[in-house]
Amino acid sequence: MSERIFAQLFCLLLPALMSCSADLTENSVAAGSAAAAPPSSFDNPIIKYDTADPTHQPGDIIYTADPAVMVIDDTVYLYSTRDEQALEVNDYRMYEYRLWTSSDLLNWQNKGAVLRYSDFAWARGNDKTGNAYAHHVIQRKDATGKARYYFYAAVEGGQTNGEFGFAIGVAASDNPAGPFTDPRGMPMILLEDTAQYKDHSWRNIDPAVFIDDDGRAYLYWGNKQLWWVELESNLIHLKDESFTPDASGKMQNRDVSQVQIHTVDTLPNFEEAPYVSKHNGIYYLLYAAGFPESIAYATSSSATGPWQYRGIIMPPLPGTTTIHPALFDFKGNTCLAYHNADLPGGGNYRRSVAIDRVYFNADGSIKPIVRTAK
Ligand code: FUB
Repeated sequence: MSERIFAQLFCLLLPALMSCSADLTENSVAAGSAAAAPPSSFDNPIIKYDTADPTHQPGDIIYTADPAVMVIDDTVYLYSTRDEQALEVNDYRMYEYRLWTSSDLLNWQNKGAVLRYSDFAWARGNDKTGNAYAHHVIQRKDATGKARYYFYAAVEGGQTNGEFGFAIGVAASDNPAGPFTDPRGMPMILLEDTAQYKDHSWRNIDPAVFIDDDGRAYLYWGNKQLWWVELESNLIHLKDESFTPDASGKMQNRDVSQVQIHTVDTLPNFEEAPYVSKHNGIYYLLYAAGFPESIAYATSSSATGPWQYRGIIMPPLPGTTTIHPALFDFKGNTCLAYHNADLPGGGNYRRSVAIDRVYFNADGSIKPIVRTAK
């Protein structure tokens, strides 16, 4: 082959070679090798279809919301609520919690429903609305190294006087995919616990639990008011909550008079969906602010505050008044999960979980999130 023909062939092949090497880079990320960093853009919303591969394998559309993320050994466990409302009906219809897992954030496995509101015997539920609101899941290992998983969920029912309203319950399992069972037999947080601060029946929603480096654990929650309380190390009782166990260990005669429920009143426009996490030595509290909701955040040098407001990282999104953030680290980088309404037929009651990368400034502040999609 003459040098000229070789040069011409090389020029012809160069673009193909370059795109091939770009494809290889993407594929190697998709394959999820331990060294691969998270992708910088996503085929959002990442959960689209109720199929084995919910991102790429078309099938029945599934609407998901309120992501809560747990990362264990390079596997991401993303728990979502599920929106089942019909088009143009203006109310939530939510019965169950779904689990989606991934080792690369690009390819997801559909693990199905892992908890339903009716798994809490005290939940009143409702055939029309279900009322299984946002949740959070965490892992804790016992002294022998055995892992247990704790699922905190806001569902309707459980008030001692039968009053309508949301309560927060916990269910536990030896497996992140369940089955989860309620070790208390009653809610952790009842309407009466926060009655002195607010009077709307959905004030006790959106639980988020954070376990600090010293092992102390905190539950944050609230709508229109942020509350937090320390948990006992078993993660199923409030610190200083007392009760009498019945024969099966379920709680009777709950007494919270010694429990310290704290309020946080310094977060501008706090609406709901608090999420506490720690990155590079700084505690971050993300929350949904205003209505329609933006994602705002505050930082602190402690899980118990005081919190310094740092601004808004995502403005309200088209088609949905809610947004529900979750901040998590994966393979050395930080990502944000939230929900939008970007699937066909999407809206306030037909939302979709999305993920995007988070980039920090040198002072720990978070750069405005750049939303990506294919
Ligand atoms: O999904 C029901 C409620 O909408 C959640 O509890 C809030 O965070 C908002 O996303």
